[in-house]
Amino acid sequence: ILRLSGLYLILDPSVAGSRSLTDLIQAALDAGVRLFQLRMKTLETRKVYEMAAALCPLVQKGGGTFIVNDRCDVAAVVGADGAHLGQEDLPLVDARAILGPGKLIGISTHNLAQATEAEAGGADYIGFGPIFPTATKENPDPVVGLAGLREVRAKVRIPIVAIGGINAGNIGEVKSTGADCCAVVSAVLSAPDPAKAIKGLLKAIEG
Ligand code: TZP
Ligand code: MG
Repeated sequence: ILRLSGLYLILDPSVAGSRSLTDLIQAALDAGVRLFQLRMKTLETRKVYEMAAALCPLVQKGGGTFIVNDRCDVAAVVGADGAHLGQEDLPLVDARAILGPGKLIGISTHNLAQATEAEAGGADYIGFGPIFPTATKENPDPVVGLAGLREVRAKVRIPIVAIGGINAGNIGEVKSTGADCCAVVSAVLSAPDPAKAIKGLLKAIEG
């Protein structure tokens, strides 16, 4: 059974730039990260498929869980562990029909109503945010803050993955709200030394 805890690393080639996602995955696995999501918002289906097909076995062989953002079809054909869907993607019930009961489905939520709806609909976890301002997402929803996170934590039993503007300086506070897991993009992918950034985040989560 999956333990949704610790750091959830989102692999977005548009943020990683020239950094190799393969190297990032290896460094993250070595440091103890077990949750990975491939996020490719603007590329053609074939490119998303090729990247997912290449990275999924790497993550899984290292003992990690591999989740595909937005695309149930790609998640299914590459044998990913699940898909992560936003409010504008396929409805949860249809995604479940495609992926089956054994796969993880995470739903991005931005307020309490969305969070409780996702839980009632059988989501395996929710993403909740943005906790802090973020430059990574285009047209982000309004910042929910730590107060918003605490409110959702009090009402939702499934795992909560906090997201949005999380870095080594604030991840301790995020964790202390009772979030199960913290998702990051730029704190690792834009860091001068991603391996060092991962270690710093893990240390701050645990400490
Ligand atoms: N959803 C809410 S905020 C966000 C997503 C995908 C982006 C998070 O990126 P960063 O760089 O960790 O703020
Ligand atoms: Mg989406």
